Amino acid sequence: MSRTLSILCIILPVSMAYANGSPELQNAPSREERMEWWRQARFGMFVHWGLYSGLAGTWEGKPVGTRGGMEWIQQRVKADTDTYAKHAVPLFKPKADFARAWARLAKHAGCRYVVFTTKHHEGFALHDSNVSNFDAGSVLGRDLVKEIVDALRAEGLRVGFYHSVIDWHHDQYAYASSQQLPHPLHGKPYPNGTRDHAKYVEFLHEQVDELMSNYGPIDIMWWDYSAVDFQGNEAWRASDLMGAVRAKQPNIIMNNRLFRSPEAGFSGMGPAAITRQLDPIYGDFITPEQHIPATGIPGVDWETCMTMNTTWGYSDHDHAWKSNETLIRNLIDIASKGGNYLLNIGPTSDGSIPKPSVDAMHAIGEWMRIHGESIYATTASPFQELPWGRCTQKKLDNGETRLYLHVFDWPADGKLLVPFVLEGPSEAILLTTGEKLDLATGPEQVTIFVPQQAPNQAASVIAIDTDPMHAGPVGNK
Ligand code: H79
Repeated sequence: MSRTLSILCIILPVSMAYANGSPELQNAPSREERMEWWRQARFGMFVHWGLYSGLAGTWEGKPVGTRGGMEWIQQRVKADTDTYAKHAVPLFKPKADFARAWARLAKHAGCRYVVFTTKHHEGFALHDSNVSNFDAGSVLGRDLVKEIVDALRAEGLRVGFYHSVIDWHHDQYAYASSQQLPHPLHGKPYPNGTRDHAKYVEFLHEQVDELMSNYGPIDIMWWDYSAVDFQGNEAWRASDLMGAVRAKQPNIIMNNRLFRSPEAGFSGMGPAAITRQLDPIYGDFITPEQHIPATGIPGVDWETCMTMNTTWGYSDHDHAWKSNETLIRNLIDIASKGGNYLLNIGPTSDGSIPKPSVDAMHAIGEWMRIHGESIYATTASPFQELPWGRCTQKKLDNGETRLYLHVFDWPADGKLLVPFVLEGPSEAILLTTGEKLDLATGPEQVTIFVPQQAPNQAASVIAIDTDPMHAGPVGNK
């Protein structure tokens, strides 16, 4: 390329991008385009894996607890980073090819994407970083991020990076700037006298740049997390960070956790403190943690992340596993409210997935193989409430709407009542078995005649096609 031409090629796109006052790159996909696959996916797998996985909830031979996030073990025992590393690094022993089992399990369960920890609060990076010695490259001579990304891509899964902006390792991270963000040394003076937080932020940006540059297209950046008293541009130069990510990954979507303000979807501290709004300059979706919002949130994309027991990072001591039925019903409940379900696994030190998690993912996969069309690419229920279960819906190519009735409480008298007006002929199919069901229409409700026994204990699904011109829910405001 000629010199003048190559200079023009560099200058023109940049100046064009800024011409309308927006830092968005020219020809960058719109938010609607970027969100499309994610809105259809509905179900993803979360993975928490790091040095804490090797500690497994035990410190100096004693269980730290049976409940709660053991990825926080360093903070729970108030260990400085050298003490923590001395205990934890020798225990972290990833086996060869561990990532393939993760990817296969996610695929088998019906997940369409996987978000995994590239760095949790402990500060240990799973990639091979040029700007840190506290990373898999330095400690193990491996790039675990590359291994995981390659395995996920091989299964056709979308890839998300969870990246903690909180850092309990970096020697310039100014933990005293926040009363609300946790740190193992919280309340104690800095061991190194003073800290220059701008240097930490520089490091954060550099590591994120490595992650955005060296692993091909990345679909999701899942930041974690900010406090009311320390957030956004002050804490992380967040707008610059998001701009730099988008410049390298124009299709990426990001959550809202670089911020903590009402416009960014937060009403305060605490995992349940969410508002029902999100200005896209702060992120593409909001992230209720460990809970499902009571209703849908029109106009706001959201994803509930949840553990299968009570910890994100592996613990030997947490046996409080949710039942398969609960997990399947959570997925349905979330889809019926228009959200996504990001369900966590916490592999052990060598990358093996705990058996209860494998079994649960298989159970969900079995259900999804029969009923997946009632989850993927559906939208929120048209009903405010249904006494026996949940509903999702999907627009069909012929203009009709297909309703999916998810029955949790099977009617003892063989009659499922749906508060719905339906004119003209229609038929109901019990997806669970493939059989056709008779129905009777009335002025206030449709009665569907169902078999005596529930064909699926977690949820049986009935599909019914309706012409929106002649049909609609009764009783909604
Ligand atoms: O990465 C996971 C958590 O470590 C992180 N976000 C998810 C995705 C997270 N950050 N903050 N919180 C969760 C909320 C704080 C929860 C706490 Fe606790 C309850 C902190 C102390 C008690 C959970 C239980 C963590 C330690 C024990």
